[in-house]
Amino acid sequence: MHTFDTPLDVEAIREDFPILHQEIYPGVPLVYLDNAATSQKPTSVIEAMDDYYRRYNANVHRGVYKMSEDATEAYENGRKKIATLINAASTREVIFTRGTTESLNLVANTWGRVNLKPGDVVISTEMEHHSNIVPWQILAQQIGFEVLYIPITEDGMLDMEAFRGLLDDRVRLVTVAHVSNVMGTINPVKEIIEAAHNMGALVAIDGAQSVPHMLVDVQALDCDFFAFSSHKMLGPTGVGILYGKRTHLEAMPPFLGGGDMIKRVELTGSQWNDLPWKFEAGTPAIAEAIGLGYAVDYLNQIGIEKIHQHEQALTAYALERLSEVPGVRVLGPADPALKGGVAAMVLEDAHAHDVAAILDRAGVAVRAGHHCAMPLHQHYHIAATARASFYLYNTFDEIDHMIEALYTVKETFAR
Ligand code: C6P
Repeated sequence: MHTFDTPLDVEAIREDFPILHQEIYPGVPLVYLDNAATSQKPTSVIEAMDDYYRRYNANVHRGVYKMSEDATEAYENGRKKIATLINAASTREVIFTRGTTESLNLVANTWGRVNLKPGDVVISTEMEHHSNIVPWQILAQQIGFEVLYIPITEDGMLDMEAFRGLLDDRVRLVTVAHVSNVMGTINPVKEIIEAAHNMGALVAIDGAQSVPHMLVDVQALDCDFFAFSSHKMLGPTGVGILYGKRTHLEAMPPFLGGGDMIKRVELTGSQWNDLPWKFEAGTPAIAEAIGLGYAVDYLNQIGIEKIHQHEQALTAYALERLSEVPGVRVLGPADPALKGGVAAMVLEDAHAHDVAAILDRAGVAVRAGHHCAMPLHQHYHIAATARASFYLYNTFDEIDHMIEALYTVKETFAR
């Protein structure tokens, strides 16, 4: 008999997420295990956005009337909550974007465009999401610098010895995922940042899969840039964050041009706005930034460290149960302490899409495919994985349910 050790009152938490209480097919309750793709939203977030549209929908930073002032205050409050969450030195270092993808593209197209030249090197990794590979490849084609990749070991860790071999005085930037969205590997970013800084290179961290699940302190890490998305941390889609050290952001040219990012415009030229608005052209995602602030409140109220402990307990249980199912392989570190709440599975006899389709009939939502990490899958010579990913509202029973459904997959393909 298993003892389930979790610091969270999961049943109480589940009450805050209306979407979880439904039958996805008649008599089949939803088991949502696709949290790495996007998380569900608590009532407080949904209601905060609803309240904005019902009571004070107005543009921000523009009107002098009460409703616009209220909207501006609520929008900027979202920023303050993010700055506190990641321990940024100032709200000026917190830029709202549309998501991690846009945050990383912003760094490439502003910092990268002025700082990289032919002969330079940007180091990424083989386990990156495409959004931390492709922007660098596009820019490299235009400028002529080189993109090199830290290889991964068989057990899904970064090969740190190889990384040290790649680091030389041509390297201008190291850009790496904090947590892999496929294997869950928690990368040693502090060590990477120290080593890169010692060689005079900057470091950008893709925190899409870390901020929602563990405490992140950008000042303690000493990273130069840090990108993440609201929708994976209980907030809405359409808003994300780029943290950047103020000195870098001050020196960088703007990303998009338009309203709000300027102080003064003349036909012969323009003067940019102060940080962070210099990087926020056009009407931003106002309701979304407000909703994100409520998501941060919710995470803080539960406690991010407790959420992390809960997910590690779920992952340990999932890995143990999966090891009992013949013909199932899970990518990444075998030790749950080294990984976030992700289990990307390869089944001997069934394609990942068939696995996901059969799991779906049992109400279990997992993602199948390459998860926007094709180079990682190429490394392991597999086309696709079926990925289960956990969050604060998932239960041990749900993992049992997934395991039962995996036996159905095996029976189906044994025939
Ligand atoms: N990964 C997944 O199912 P956006 O789409 O911009 O919010 O986030 C992009 C992104 C960047 N880095 C990492 C590590 C990510 O996991 C993601 C999003 C989702 O794994 C959708 S592909």
